[in-house]
Amino acid sequence: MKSNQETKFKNTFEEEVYEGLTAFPKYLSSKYFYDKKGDKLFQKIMALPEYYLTECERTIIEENKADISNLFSGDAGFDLVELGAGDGKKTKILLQELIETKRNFTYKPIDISQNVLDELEEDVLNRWPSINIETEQGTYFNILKKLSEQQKDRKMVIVVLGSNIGNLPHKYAVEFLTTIRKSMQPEDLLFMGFDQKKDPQVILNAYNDSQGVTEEFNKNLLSRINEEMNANFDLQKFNHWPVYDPENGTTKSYLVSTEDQTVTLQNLDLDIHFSAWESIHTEISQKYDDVIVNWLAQEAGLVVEKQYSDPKNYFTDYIFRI
Ligand code: AVJ
Repeated sequence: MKSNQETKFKNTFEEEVYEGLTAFPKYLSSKYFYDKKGDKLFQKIMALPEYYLTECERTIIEENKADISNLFSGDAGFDLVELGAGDGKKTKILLQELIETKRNFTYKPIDISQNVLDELEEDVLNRWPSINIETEQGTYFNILKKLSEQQKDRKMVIVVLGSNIGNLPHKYAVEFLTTIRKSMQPEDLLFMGFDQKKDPQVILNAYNDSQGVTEEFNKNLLSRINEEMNANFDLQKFNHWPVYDPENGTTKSYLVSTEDQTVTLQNLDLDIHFSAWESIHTEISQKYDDVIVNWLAQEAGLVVEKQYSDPKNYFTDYIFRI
């Protein structure tokens, strides 16, 4: 039997917003950043001078593409499964290399946003009309479940770029890696990007850019709630506030209420009170080093086979096997 509380929610977004805003301290999940506007804002973030992650990983892939392509390729060809493909900007460097060297592979980009997948597929087919591409819309969890149930006839390479894993606290990162490992066979590979610990100021700037794009991205969560739950958050009455703790490598982003205020979420029949300077925690962006990555891998039953870094050692892509 469902309780009244459960039945009043239209979807998990509503339910999680209710949970997070009635909790103390308040929180919201960063997975809800990515609606159509959020997708666009994140693409803008990736082009910011302060957001070094994208350029570092692009350099890594560019400089090691021949080596990476060789590792990826199997005798009977392979499936290149990309989780959270986005606009595929960095992946296209690899695709170019794989096509130039005449490898037998199918590109399987997966993303939560159908919108993003449609654009990616069109672009990829324009560049390489004869490429094998099969897009799939879904959450990481559902897709991985499906992958592990599938009968596999050839090598699979799973790619997760951009330090996307960083949104997960270690406990959930281990679960995520464990789920991936369960879908892997001995010849399969996991290629995953991890943003590294570095000068705290460099990290802080990446999440507090001078143009205010990250601020807009963070506040887009409140805009979405306004639109989708008939709420009246005044975005001007919240400050974007990221902090980086060099001890545990965790960047946490907050929205801080600048005054005592009450916000109404009509569709949830809910009034939320904010004291002056009360916070909503909205995102974590975890930073790593080799010790932490090897520990996560070990917990998940994976081993690091190889790794690539940029010249400044800001970012590392690791190749894992079961
Ligand atoms: C997509 C999770 C890798 O945490 O760096 C960028 C998202 N948030 N700026 C990150 C994000 C604020 C990004 N990831």
